Amino acid sequence: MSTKLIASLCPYCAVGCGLYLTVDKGKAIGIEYMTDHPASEGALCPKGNSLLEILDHEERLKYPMKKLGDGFVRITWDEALDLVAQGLSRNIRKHGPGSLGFLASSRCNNEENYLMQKMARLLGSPNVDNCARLCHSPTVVGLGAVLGTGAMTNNLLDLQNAKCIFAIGTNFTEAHPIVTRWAQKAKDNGAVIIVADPRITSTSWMADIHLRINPGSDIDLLRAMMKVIIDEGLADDDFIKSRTQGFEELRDSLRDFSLEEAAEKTGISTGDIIRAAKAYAISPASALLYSMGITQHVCGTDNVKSCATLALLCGHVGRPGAGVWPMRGQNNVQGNCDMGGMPEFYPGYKRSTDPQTIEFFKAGWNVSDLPLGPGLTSTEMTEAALEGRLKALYITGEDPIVCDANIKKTRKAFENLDFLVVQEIFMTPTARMADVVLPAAAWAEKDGSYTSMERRVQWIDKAVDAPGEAKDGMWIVCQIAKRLGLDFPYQNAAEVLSEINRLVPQYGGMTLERISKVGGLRWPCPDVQHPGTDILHAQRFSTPDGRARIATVKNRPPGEEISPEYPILLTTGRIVLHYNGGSMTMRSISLYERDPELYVEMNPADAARLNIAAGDLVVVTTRRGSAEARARLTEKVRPGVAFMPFHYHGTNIITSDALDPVAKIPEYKIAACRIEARA
Ligand SMILES: Nc1nc2c(c(=O)[nH]1)N[C@H]1C(S)=C(S)[C@@H](COP(=O)(O)OP(=O)(O)OC[C@H]3O[C@@H](n4cnc5c(=O)[nH]c(N)nc54)[C@H](O)[C@@H]3O)O[C@H]1N2
Ligand SMILES: Nc1nc2c(c(=O)[nH]1)N[C@H]1C(S)=C(S)[C@@H](COP(=O)(O)OP(=O)(O)OC[C@H]3O[C@@H](n4cnc5c(=O)[nH]c(N)nc54)[C@H](O)[C@@H]3O)O[C@H]1N2
Ligand code: SF4
Ligand SMILES: [Mo]
Repeated sequence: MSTKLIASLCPYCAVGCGLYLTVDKGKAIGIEYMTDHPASEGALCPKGNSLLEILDHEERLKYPMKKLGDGFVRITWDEALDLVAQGLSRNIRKHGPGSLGFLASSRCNNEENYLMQKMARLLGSPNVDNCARLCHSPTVVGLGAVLGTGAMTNNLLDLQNAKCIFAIGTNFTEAHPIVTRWAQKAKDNGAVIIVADPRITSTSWMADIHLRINPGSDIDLLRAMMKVIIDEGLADDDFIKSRTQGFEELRDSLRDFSLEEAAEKTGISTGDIIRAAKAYAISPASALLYSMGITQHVCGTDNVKSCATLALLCGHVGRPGAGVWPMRGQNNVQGNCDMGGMPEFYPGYKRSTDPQTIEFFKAGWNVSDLPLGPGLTSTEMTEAALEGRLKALYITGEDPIVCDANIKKTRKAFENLDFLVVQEIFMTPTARMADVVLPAAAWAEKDGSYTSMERRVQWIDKAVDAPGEAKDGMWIVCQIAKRLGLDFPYQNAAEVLSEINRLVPQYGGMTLERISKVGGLRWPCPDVQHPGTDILHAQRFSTPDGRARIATVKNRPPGEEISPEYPILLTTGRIVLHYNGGSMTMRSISLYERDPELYVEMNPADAARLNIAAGDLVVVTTRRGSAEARARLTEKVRPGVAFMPFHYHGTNIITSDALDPVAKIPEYKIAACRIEARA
């Protein structure tokens, strides 16, 4: 038989599900389930199951192109690479390397991202970021500050050992469907499930206690739970004493805080707050899962710190079934951050502002100079482009013209650039703005490793050829780097992995052979004898003195509040069938057909008042603009709250770009809007 089975991974979310591609004459013709995969046990959600629909989709980018007038013309790779090198070097000469920005792709593998940030920094630019900015940047800094490491503490399989699951601001049944499997096992074993979400979701259907929180009031809820736990003597005093610092300040700050005040702000009764606090505290192992409902706020970093602090108070860290679980987003967003694709960190979370980091990488990369950080975050790059300080931007596998908040501003910023290059697998709205478009190989068309949300690093081999002249991202970056005079001698991804093994301590023992096995290895894995790490912080936290830092924070009001002109609170998020900017799922016919157009969920009471019927086209307007959507009337949202998925291209015209002051993440989860029937 000529067909081969090649081990691969799902290219969508950070659960990192494994699968086999059936390959015949260089083409993927089917999927086989990988039943021995440790996180997914062969299961795939609808997106994973339909991935062949996009792999050789006819609209895949096949040739390099340059802008000509309003359109594009096909060019050779030589011309494309020369143009990119010239576009970057021209701006370095005229405006200095700080005028260059780079977006590394969390859809791309570790080796590509490692090279991308290395190229940026060797060119002298500290400005490299990735979509974690819009996602879990508050986790990287906030969880990093409290526990010493901004990553998921436990592993997915271990969720079944939890006796209580507190899911706050995560709709994992839609966003990380395969996690449901492990949560359900825990529930079957008697775990209490608490969900804090303003909406009724398929995740809240699993809940014993659903806390229907007012958007943006999570710190009040968490502090109220902390107060109950301390006042009722349910805190783990031994753990607090031996493994943390900062408890007294927190306790003092809660003295004058009343549950009634919290109930008023959160919209949750004091009775439910007490029930939830007790259930979380007294269970022998409680897992706290959180995601965008926590991070995408102007208080995102403080939200994260509060989640981690609640876990510390009860000693629910460092043990099976417990822990703090940031539900990471993209298939390789964890890896991209690990590889230093952020302005705050060089690879391995070495602070970019620390001169020792610079010395370490000068020696490691054998260069005489490197930029001290912090560079610009992606949200700051937009501002800098608007102000004319950022001149050239190199984007790999991101679609900010769909996914940024307040995209009219992003569009204006990109129009103001001297040079924009986009490396993509499809012609996205972002790619359409580029001076040069570089066609890239997709995940199954190249070798490399991916790090899932549970710190699991998995290598996959190239299974099929890329379409047309599309090329592996690492080849592209090496060619450009060479044209800019950099020493990028890498022949293949395995050589890049060896350098990662040498310079990123958490990946020290992650050799090609070891991470090629089904399920790979979980970091930290410092040497080749090390078996990898299932549970972080078992003995000590990764802070300098080994103690976690209990955080004392106060709630801050959202970036904008409702007003007579904008009386409804709009929140945005995900649905199971579509994925982020939709470049892939909107082209995946089985997914697209089932949910083809933008809608807004609103409460029937609001709709009746506004004379809107189910299925009507409505206009949703915020201070930034308007978007048209189809009205869906549902009790899933309370009166005064509306929800829109952001996968369709109207939603982010109206979202708010108010930023968290530390992590610089926009407040996607709160905008004041009005909804009107379309005239
Ligand atoms: N199908 C699908 N899966 C995906 C993605 C996708 O686009 N589609 N994207 C991936 C990515 S990049 C990410 S980051 C993850 C994100 O995964 P999630 O964070 O689970 O997804 P969201 O729907 O953005 O938000 C989660 C929930 O937060 C709630 N929420 C909103 N405001 C608040 C609030 O103020 N407080 C609380 N407690 N909750 C609130 C929302 O109602 C929503 O149900 O999903 C990943 N997986
Ligand atoms: N309103 C609202 N907006 C949001 C959010 C929200 O909750 N609400 N969530 C935010 C979050 S959490 C995130 S992470 C961002 C996501 O923002 P983005 O990262 O911009 O979203 P994606 O659509 O995943 O973009 C990835 C792109 O990579 C391309 N791609 C896929 N594979 C490859 C490859 O191998 N090589 C290359 N070169 N390209 C590839 C895809 O075609 C796609 O266009 O959106 C944010 N925007
Ligand atoms: S859960 Fe995530 S990784 Fe698994 S099949 Fe679905 S999209 Fe892919
Ligand atoms: Mo994300």
